[in-house]
Amino acid sequence: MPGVMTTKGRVKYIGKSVSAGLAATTLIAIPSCTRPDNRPPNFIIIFTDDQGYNDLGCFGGTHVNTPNIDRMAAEGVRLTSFYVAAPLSTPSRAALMTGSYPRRVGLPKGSRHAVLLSNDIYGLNPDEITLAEALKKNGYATAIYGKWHLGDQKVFLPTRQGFDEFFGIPYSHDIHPFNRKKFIYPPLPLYEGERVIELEPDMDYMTKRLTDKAVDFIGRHRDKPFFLYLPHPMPHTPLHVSPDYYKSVNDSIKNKLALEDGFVDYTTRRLLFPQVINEIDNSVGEIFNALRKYKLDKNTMVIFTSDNGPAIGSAAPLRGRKGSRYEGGVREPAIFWWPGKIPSGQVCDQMLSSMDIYPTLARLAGAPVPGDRVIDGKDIWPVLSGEPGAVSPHERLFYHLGDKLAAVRAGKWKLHRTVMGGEELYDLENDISEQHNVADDHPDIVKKLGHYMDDFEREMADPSKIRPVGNINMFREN
Ligand SMILES: [Ca+2]
Repeated sequence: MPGVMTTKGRVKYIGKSVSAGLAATTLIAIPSCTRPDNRPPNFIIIFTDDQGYNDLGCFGGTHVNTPNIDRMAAEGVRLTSFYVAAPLSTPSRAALMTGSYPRRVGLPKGSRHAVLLSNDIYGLNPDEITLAEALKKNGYATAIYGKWHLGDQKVFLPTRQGFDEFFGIPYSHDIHPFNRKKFIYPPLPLYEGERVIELEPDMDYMTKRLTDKAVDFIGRHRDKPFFLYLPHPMPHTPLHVSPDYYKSVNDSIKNKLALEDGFVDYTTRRLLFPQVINEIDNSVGEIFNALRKYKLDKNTMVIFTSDNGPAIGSAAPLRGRKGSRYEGGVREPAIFWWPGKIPSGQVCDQMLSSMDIYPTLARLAGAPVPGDRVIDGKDIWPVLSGEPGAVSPHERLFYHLGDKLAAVRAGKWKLHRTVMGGEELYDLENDISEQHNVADDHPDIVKKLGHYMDDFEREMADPSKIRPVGNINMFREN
């Protein structure tokens, strides 16, 4: 039965004093003791789609203009070794929502494709206890505005996984009739709750509509704890911006896009990338304005990151992009912000994971983490809050391509096992771009990390350690 408070990953901090800015007490197993008042903090997760490691000014990108997010980084902590659990949307989101590896929850891929498609028989199993459910049980108001991508059948919708409100699309917006690739898709639905309110919504206005919903939600819930999940469909292809941002697009691009008639010019739309990122940045600014307006900025943690590496943007200096086993596929630009609790202007290179968000937020909220199942994520609050000497709780993190284990990182070392049976070893501290395979120079490291991979494979083959995917056939009456 869920609801058992696990102390795993926390007990090691018992007895240590809490860093400056927190109540002067110790982190025993009562999470609420970290708060100066009785109100748990609000949480906002801004989760963009296919944004690369280099696609923010504060991560070195000169092709984008992101003053609001850069300010967020200056006021918070910038994480430079923050990993999502998969280089594609569906499995990455499954990990964020469950704090578990995608294979652990049976969703490393869709039933027909690498991600879920429309009318997929798969979805995140309703038996999973999502982050939203954990927080909701503890009195939080919850909302998702944006792209879900964990199942489009009714039983898999976010409203069935702990979200009070859903406004957005069930999967990527290129899954629509204009995409003339290998599948035929129905019109893209826009949901409000469990109701389809539009078909083929005008994606030019999507970022703006989601932002307006987010600002409205913050205002409506200023007097109670909330969890706002904002998974922007942008900058996933095809790119769209609202008219205010389209103004700065150059005329040759505008002239080409003026010819779109019953089709989407994916190629030309790629050139809207700077404007799309700028509109997302402005959205972040509007959310901070709302937090300040309602005086919630001292009691709200805001997280900004993306679901996987770039399809259009840049992961420089990392090797690989969306879908890749290399760092560019899964190492994401990440910023955590909470004035007075997270030290400002910090850069942290500890190896951390999007799976850690669940147990960390649950702990801060005083919400139970399911104790009847394996949660791979760890409580990283000691690292985020700058506790002296705090280090990553992860000795190792695994990389996947679909349901195939592709690599492992432990400390500065990363071992790949390729489909052809080859092994590549990289020293990420000195070779972040994974250019120099040093496997032959370090057979002991190769052996040690190889054992980690073998152990993980054994675990994934143990039915008691993994959970089944949601399958619509479970819910059909015979
Ligand atoms: Ca994605």
